[in-house]
Amino acid sequence: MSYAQKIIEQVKAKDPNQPEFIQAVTEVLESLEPSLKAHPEYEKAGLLERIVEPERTVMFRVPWVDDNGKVQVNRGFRVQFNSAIGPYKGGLRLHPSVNLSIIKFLGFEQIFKNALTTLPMGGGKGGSDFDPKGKSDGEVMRFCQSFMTELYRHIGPDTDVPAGDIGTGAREIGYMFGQYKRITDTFAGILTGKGLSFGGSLARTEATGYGLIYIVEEHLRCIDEGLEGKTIDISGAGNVAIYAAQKAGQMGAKVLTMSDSTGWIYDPAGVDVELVKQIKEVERGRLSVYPERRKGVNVEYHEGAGVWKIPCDIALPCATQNELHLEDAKTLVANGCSIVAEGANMPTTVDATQYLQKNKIVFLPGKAANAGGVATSGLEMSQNSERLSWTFDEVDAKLKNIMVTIYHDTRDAARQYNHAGNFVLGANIAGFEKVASAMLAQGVC
Ligand code: NDP
Ligand code: 2IT
Repeated sequence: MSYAQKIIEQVKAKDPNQPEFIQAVTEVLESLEPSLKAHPEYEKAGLLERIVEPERTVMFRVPWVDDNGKVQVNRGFRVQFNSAIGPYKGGLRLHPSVNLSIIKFLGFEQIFKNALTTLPMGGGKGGSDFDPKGKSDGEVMRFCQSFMTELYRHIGPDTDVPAGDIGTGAREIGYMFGQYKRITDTFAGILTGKGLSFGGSLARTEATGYGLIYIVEEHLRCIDEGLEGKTIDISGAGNVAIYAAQKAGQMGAKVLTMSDSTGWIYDPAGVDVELVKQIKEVERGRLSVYPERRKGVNVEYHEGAGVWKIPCDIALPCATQNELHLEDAKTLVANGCSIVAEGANMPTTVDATQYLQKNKIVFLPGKAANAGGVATSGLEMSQNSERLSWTFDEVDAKLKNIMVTIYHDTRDAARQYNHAGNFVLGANIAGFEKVASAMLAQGVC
């Protein structure tokens, strides 16, 4: 049994009830085989044993009082996975599905993603099973304050810098920042995705979606094509999906679909991003109202999931994990799709990924394709450190540069190990080798 397989079996035995974490570990470790073979020193130093074990896991009670005066209790998490190349960095997910397995899978992915950004950031993730949906601003504020009342002792600008993720946007980050400041009496860059008036970076809101389009654009440029005239299916209607749709539209592509957790739309004229922003960001409503408000276009709305049925050139899953299944992959291939790039973290199931790769679809995995968000968080940290703020164009240009670099580093790593075109292997190895060399240099810790 190979070194990687041995460690995968150990993780399965130790954490049998963490399916998402096992899935992420398996996908990464299996693709590292060529690198592990070329570097026997990794096994000697017990690198994989160490890298699959978070440096620290914090779980805590989050009590708060709802609008009816009733006490509610949620569970909070922060997994500080790896600090070999910088302070822990990664988002906070607020969704009822959140559990330790999901936070560990996200934290594990974050290690390699952050390494790919070229910036000095370790990997971490956190969140809670709190559901912001349907809650008043006051309830969300009381939850966020209670959450930070415990989290504050574990984070810091040089220790751990959380950010947004599903369910955590500008509103939640603002409430958490305020509570940190109040408890510690310090105004510090302890979160990213902050409001622009208190240390946030221009372009951070747009960064994940824009970065996703920039990496797709770079791939197309390398094959003498462009986004102009391409059709795109997007799933999700949150932060990542909205700004991917916006940038795709600006570059002349037509976005046909978007979805939320209740249903999906097919807009044959190209999705009206401003309308989606109004419904999802301003009104915090449902996409089901999109068709009646989209004047002059016959839009289809369907309950449940289904965006991948609509024929497209490019598919961008931007909602959540395991949302693009084998059947969807078969439909995409049959309909002539040629690129799948993951805006979400691990949205494509393992069998779907393998099917797409076997059928010569260019598959850009999340840790490369959605790294623009955390990369721009890294740029926000730099601006906070120098107490300056850069213009939108400066940040956007740096983001673009980083996405182009990630594309080439990933492609080159795959080629170096004789797996040209395998961006999953390339991203995992390029990210891993950077972290591995730092861990080796720092001794057993
Ligand atoms: P948001 O909360 O802004 O949006 C999430 C979107 O996905 C919403 O439209 C939501 O529907 C839908 N969704 C969430 N969970 C489910 C589910 N279980 N089933 C169906 N639909 C669902 O989150 P983000 O856009 O920030 O995050 C989306 C993905 O991108 C996540 O995987 C996240 O980890 C990843 N990501 C985010 C980054 C960021 O900077 N924000 C950076 C890199 C990756 P509804 O509106 O009904 O809730
Ligand atoms: O999955 C991710 O990369 C994020 N949610 C963004 C993390 C960050 O620190 O900006």
